[in-house]
Amino acid sequence: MLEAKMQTEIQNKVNKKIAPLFAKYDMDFTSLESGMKWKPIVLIIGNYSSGKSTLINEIIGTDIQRTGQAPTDDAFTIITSEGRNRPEEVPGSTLINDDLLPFVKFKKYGEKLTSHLILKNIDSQLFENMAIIDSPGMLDATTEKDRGYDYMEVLGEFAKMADLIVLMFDPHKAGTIKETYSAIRNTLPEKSGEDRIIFVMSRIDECDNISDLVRSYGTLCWNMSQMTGRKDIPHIYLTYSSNVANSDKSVDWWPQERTELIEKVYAAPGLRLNHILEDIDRQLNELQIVCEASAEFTHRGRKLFSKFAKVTIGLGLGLFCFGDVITNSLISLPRQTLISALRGEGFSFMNLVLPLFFLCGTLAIGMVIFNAFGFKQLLSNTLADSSDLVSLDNEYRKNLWRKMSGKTEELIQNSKVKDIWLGHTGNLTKIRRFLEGDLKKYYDKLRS
Ligand SMILES: Nc1nc2c(ncn2[C@@H]2O[C@H](COP(=O)(O)OP(=O)(O)OP(=O)(O)O)[C@@H](O)[C@H]2O)c(=O)[nH]1
Ligand SMILES: [Mg+2]
Repeated sequence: MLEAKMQTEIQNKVNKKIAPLFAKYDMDFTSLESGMKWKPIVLIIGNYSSGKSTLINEIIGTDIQRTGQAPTDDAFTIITSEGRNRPEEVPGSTLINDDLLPFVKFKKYGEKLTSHLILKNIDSQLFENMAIIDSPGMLDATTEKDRGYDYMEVLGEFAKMADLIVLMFDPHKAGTIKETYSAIRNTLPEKSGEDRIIFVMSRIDECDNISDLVRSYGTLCWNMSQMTGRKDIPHIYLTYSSNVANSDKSVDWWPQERTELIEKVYAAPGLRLNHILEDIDRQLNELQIVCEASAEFTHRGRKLFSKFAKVTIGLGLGLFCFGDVITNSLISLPRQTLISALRGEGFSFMNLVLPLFFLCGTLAIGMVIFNAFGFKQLLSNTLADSSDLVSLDNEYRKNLWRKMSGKTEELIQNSKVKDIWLGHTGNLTKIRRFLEGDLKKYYDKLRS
């Protein structure tokens, strides 16, 4: 209840303070709206036959999903409780057209995916406020191409929506884990996404002995440090399904973290708020770097303008004072120059006409040159190496920039001369204030 109240409060605040900023930079801020209206989601992914469906059956308490040794399932199955008056199974074609569900975005992947998308409606109180998604097992890279849709991209889309992602692998096929992980990693918030992924090594009862298990675990850890680029290894749940475990082998003393894993899954709805905050965090950081780059661009624009202005005004004033002296010596016009008039030879306003013409003409020419050459040169110089618009002093910022540089370049490319006067600094302050103030306050509240 308290969480629902907090969610509404966050959403209102975001809509009021942050959404208009996204609009200013022509950036999309709809994912929060659409993705989070539905119930919390747990996504189960991993290589084929890693035991995903077996785990789901165990969590739900019935054999709702088919299991088997060969690649068994090639569909994304959303399992939830939608109420008794809804059909037991809802096909993908209905799901992608229902605006109340968060699956409309999968329409773009075409018929091949739609026919491999299904919602199973079960009778369970627990699943009234939660959905679990079983996914087709990851095959090898060449077979993946035959699915008829971009499996990795679709996996990434599901991962973005999920409040908890369970990444399963079995001791025999740790190799494919790298691809699966990178597919989802890019879609998650850079800073805190690790909380959202649980790593599980399943079917460990199939290891012949403890040294076999340790070897598999070691291989996995090595693979994982390669994937994450980090030396510290996140917790890997070591589990097996006691329902199907090889009973003629004594596995009683085998590590078994199945209960904890299942409890984590049950607790996933509690992660929803964290997910919302992480998503705001990720999107705000993206906006911030675009805003920083735009601020630097306008700063350069104003600096260049001020240089142009100084030279032009200097020239203009020079011509204001001496322009008529030059024309006088060349073509004897005007007969009386401004300086001689001011020296007391009878000043009249007519003496100002030519100097003012020179002054205004120079200023106008200066502006035309700035528009036609100066600003264009600035644009092309900036776009030739946009990365020095922002400081990229750590890996996080580098990744962020890789993701957002295209958007920034598009904005700069489309900017007009007058845009150099836009006040990005004010926007930056608002973003920082939200990140360091409001968002931090909510994170703290959630953790307390
Ligand atoms: N020994 C043992 N067998 C398991 C365990 N978990 C699953 N299995 C078996 O492994 C096979 C594959 O399990 P599934 O649950 O179908 O695997 P999956 O990940 O859903 O596979 P796909 O749907 O093909 O991607 C089945 O025959 C299961 O009975 C386990 O912990 N120990
Ligand atoms: Mg399966």
